[in-house]
Amino acid sequence: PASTVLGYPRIGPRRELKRALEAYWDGRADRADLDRVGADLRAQAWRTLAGKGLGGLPSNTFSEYDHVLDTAVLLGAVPDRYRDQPDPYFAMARGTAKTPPLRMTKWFNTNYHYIVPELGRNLRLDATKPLAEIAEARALGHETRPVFVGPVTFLHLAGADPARLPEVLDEYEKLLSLLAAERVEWVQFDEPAFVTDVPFAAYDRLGAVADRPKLLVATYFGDADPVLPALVASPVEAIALDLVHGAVPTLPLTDKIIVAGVVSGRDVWRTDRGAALATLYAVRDLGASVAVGTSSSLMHVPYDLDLEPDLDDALRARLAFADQKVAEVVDLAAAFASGEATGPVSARGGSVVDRVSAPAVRRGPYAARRAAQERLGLPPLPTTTIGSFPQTGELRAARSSLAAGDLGVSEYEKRIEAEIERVIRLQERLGLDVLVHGEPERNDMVQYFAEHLDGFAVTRHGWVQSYGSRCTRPPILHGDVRRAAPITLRWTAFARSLTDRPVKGMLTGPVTIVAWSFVRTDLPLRDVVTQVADAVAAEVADLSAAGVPIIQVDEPALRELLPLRHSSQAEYLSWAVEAYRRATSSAPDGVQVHTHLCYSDADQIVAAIDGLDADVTTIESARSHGRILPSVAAFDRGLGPGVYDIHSPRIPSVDEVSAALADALAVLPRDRVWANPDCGLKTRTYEQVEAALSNLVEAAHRNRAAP
Ligand code: THG
Ligand code: ZN
Repeated sequence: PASTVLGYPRIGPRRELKRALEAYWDGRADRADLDRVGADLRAQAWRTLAGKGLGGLPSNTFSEYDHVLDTAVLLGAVPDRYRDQPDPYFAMARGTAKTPPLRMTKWFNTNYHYIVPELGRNLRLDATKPLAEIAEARALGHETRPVFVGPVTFLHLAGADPARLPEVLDEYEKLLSLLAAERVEWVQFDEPAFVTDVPFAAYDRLGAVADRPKLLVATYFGDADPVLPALVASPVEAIALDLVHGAVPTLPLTDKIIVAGVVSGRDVWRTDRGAALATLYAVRDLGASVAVGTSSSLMHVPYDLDLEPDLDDALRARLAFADQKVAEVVDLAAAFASGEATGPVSARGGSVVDRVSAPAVRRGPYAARRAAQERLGLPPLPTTTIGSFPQTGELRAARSSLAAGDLGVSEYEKRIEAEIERVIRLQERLGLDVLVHGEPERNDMVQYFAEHLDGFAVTRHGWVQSYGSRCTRPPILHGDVRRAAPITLRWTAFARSLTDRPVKGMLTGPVTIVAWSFVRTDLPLRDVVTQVADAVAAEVADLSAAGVPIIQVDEPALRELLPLRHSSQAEYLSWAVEAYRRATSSAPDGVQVHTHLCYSDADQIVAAIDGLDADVTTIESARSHGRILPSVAAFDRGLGPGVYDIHSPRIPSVDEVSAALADALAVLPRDRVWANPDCGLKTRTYEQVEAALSNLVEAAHRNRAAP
């Protein structure tokens, strides 16, 4: 086929899958309802792709929760503790009352989270799902190319011993034979791990399977350069290259089909047609047969720009969402086939803003800050939360009524104040030491700031799956970022007026605001982050001046923008850390600065986290069973390793939280440890939060008393 996409969104243009999943989990719908919604979404996706004239249609890109978990199930990597549960798939994904879920972490450098597989002892292929999708597509008149996470990437993501590759390949070989028996012509194995530093493996053996479909090995999110010669020398028929985030290779590609990923699956910008055509011709000149494709799956972008009537026309003209990108792929394939001239390649405009001005205030050394912060009068093992409290249905409804004009601003603000009061009273009742206002005014920790900063646009339906049924609407950072007026001060000040206990102000850090947005490409990322840092610093200055004693500036996405190749990581971390320090530089020594990071696989970036120089760092730890503790033991400032996993609805017992605290106290100095959950509480119910926090406070008190 002359054109294809590596994958397509699956949550539904109106988040139909999210609603169906949540109804099923709540017992409001049965399995058949969920299956029906899935089938409709798959049918709709194939209809859209075929209708736009796309050549190769993918299948098995749909997932009820996560495609890595699907691959684990495909290979029979289902740990015994889940096998006898009523629904093992969702038990692995979400946990049950009896069993915690599998670990979850970020998919490469994206804001998508996958479930980390556990290989277990005996693998055993179960291809029910992909075979059913292939048959389902055929019944609708579509011949498809099933897509799977490839063996090298699977093993890498599972963190498994590379020595187990042969065992995994046994199952992939069986899969290839099964697909051949079904007369499937092409199969796609996704190997984004090939753009990280993993060695080439697997494809000489898979290529040698006697009776198999043709193999497309998809590399994406960067350059596959180091493994490319081996991949080209292997018997695979086709290779997908990400030519947006990687360069055109320099080696001969004779006899290979190259799916040239010239349309980005990662951003919302229209493709530069001339530049893309030039790239396609360059790949052809290396001797390859060229098919036009996306750089990666389109699951990382929203469905359809046509659902956004509110966007400014000048901006809209620069944008393409998934459906527009499919049309671009088809159009480029036709232009390429006809040998159309490339035309002028538009240069990347804009002169680089040189921002060398030093921030106004620099924080003192930690010892001086610690002394200045004694005034907070905190007990040992202080208890706190990460910031957000449950986003209730009423809050969401109030926000949409406000947006629709059915609710006046002052009535809306009254409801927010009422919610803040409820959250403050709840925390006082539970006996927490450092309180938060609960963020009821925020839909999302990035979207909210984007709505209040110049230089951003936000969408109405631009949902992108984050994990399972959870989505975000990444804002579009398209111009210079400026803060026109204070953003959070009003709500933080209101919360403080209600209580004598210290209240912490809550902000999102510059790297995270940028990482969770779609970002302009005409400025270096570093300069964009610096602009955002200056906007955050202005907010920190205003909060400090108003007497807010503690300010948390979250940087959960610090790890996300980390370059995939080791060789580029140090430079990134140095400017990312500098941006954070710039953003917090306006806090005087007596103001305690906190930061928070989620699923950071922090081992790799511990030095950078330390470099943020926050007075207190809270970090994911519970779901990874305290794996982080040894690497942060050397921190000599405050540390709150999360003592229970908020992503699961189960309520941790006092003993469980107490044990997690004891683990932390075993490696960290007593006077540095904080007791807090893993992450914000917005996805939980008040009932769950109250029970869990009550146990957390009791566990902290128990450990305070311990010797
Ligand atoms: N915001 C953004 N990205 C994130 C997080 C976030 N990435 C990492 C982590 N947090 C992912 N976690 C979540 C948790 C909850 C939700 C989304 C991502 C969530 N979303 C609402 C939903 O799907 O119903 C919609 C929220 C909204 O109204 O905007 O609950 O916090 N950007
Ligand atoms: Zn978090």
